[in-house]
Amino acid sequence: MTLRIHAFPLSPRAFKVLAVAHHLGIDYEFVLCDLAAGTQRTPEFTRLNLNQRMPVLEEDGWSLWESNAIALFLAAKTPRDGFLPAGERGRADVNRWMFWESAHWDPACAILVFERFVKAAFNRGAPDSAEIEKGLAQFHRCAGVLNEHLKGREFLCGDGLSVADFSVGAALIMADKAAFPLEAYPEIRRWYAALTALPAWQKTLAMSQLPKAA
Ligand SMILES: N[C@@H](CCC(=O)N[C@@H](CS)C(=O)NCC(=O)O)C(=O)O
Repeated sequence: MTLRIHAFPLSPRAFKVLAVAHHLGIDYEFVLCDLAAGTQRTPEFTRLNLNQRMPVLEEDGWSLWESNAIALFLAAKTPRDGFLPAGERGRADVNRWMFWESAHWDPACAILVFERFVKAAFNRGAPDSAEIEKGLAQFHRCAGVLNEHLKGREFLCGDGLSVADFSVGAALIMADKAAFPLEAYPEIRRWYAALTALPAWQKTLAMSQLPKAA
């Protein structure tokens, strides 16, 4: 059974999936989806994901897109120490934070990443100050919730690491590049430091580079 992950490693959405695979020791074949070169718009890639977005997981002719769906699939494949809790409430808690990530946290962070990093890195024009203001307002609203929730908890869903930590933590790989305002959020910084200490996090960070020009 061949499992492939199509990804552009610099993206936090790709990072999320790759880091979960590394943490769980899942064997996979990495396939570069070079967003700068337009791989996502090729007919071959479009057959895997009609949205023309990465990451995509491919397994024996079946494909799965949406980074949180992929992360959950990998976690379900490799049960390990509450990483994907079996109980109803534990599972609901993980789902809650992953839905929150998708609906609120990822979009907030993505505005700042696009305006402050992607535009400069990919010649997409000057930052738009109105968009940055909007991104900052959304970021602070979400970061306040996350910081408060993490008080008295080692990880998002209690004292055990779960797939939700990978989902929500992945956006923070762009914290420096997109100047996320984290000064007022000590709990987030403490929690994120614990994530970055994981060997899987370090291994994935080492891949999070722009692809070398062909
Ligand atoms: N909600 C999706 C978002 C995926 C997504 O937007 N990926 C972006 C890069 S981070 C992409 O592939 N964009 C291609 C394009 O805009 O052409 C997920 O979490 O997988």
